[in-house]
Amino acid sequence: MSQPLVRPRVGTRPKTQRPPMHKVILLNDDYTPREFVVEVLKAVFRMTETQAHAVMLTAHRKSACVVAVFARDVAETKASEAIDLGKAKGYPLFFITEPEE
Ligand code: NFA
Repeated sequence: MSQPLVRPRVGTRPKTQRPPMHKVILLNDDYTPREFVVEVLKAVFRMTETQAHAVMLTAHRKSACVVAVFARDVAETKASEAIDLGKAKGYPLFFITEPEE
């Protein structure tokens, strides 16, 4: 048996470049009612009551909680929508976005 003339090049294929994903992070505050935070998380981020309640509680206890990760424009749009729902009720509810590591 002869050796193959061409060896497959292992591990030299350049990785396809993908734009970095961005985290949406819920920040705690002292004024926005817990149940309102849960309703915003359900409406904007399509979470279940159970998921939304867990995220709200983590932010309440630890001062911040990652809600979800999206492409940058989606993350920024959802953060703005969620902030605006709070603003419409006079609450200081706030979300930030940041690139993933
Ligand atoms: N800390 C708020 C309260 O006690 C609830 C809250 C949780 C607000 C998470 C913002 C984010 N009413």
